[in-house]
Amino acid sequence: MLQIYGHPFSSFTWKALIALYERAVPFEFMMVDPDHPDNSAVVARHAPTGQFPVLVDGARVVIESAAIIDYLDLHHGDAPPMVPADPRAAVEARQMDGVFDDYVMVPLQRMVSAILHEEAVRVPHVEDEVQATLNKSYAWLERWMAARTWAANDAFSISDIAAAPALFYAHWAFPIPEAHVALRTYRARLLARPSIKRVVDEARPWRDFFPLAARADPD
Ligand SMILES: N[C@@H](CCC(=O)N[C@@H](CS)C(=O)NCC(=O)O)C(=O)O
Repeated sequence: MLQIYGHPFSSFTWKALIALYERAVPFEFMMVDPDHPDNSAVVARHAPTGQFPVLVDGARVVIESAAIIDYLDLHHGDAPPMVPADPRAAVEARQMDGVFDDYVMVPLQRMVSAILHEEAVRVPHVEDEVQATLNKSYAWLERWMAARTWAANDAFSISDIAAAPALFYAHWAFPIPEAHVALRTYRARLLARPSIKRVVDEARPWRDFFPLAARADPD
């Protein structure tokens, strides 16, 4: 059976899980944590810097959340693909997957990584820099989402899969301003979707792991 290596609290693992749930694909979850060193070893062997998720499908291994979503579309499940079949529509879907990963999730990860360092070696001003980046991203996304239901084209896609963990976690520590009504409404729409509600609920036992100051209710 298909295996996914990851952690229920990991944002990029959520991307793979949401695609699996959207497309009703059966799989075995392989927990990556200190209690499962064999699973961590698999991830260390297959990912360049030991990052997850990692998908193992028999002899086939796929790394990178977006590539895993592509792979699932091609080989597993019979629901509509998460990357639109029309390559012209796929351009916008991949664009927004990149926007949420690179300009929301990655800056937040930078903050998480700074916090996890000892106080003495923390990079100064990281929080201000991350806040400044997110302010720009939130403002851009507010304009982008003003007349949209989903982040790309007219249907739920890989873009919304990327948006879910990015906006869920970023808002927790760096709240989306109340004036950004379209973005906040979109975030609420994402959290109401069953596949996303499921990953949020499955991650609840690990909420104390969130290392940043919680400044907003995550849901
Ligand atoms: N570009 C990768 C990012 C994966 C990533 O950053 N994963 C995090 C978990 S959310 C991770 O593995 N962190 C542990 C580490 O970096 O050692 C993807 O899309 O899958």
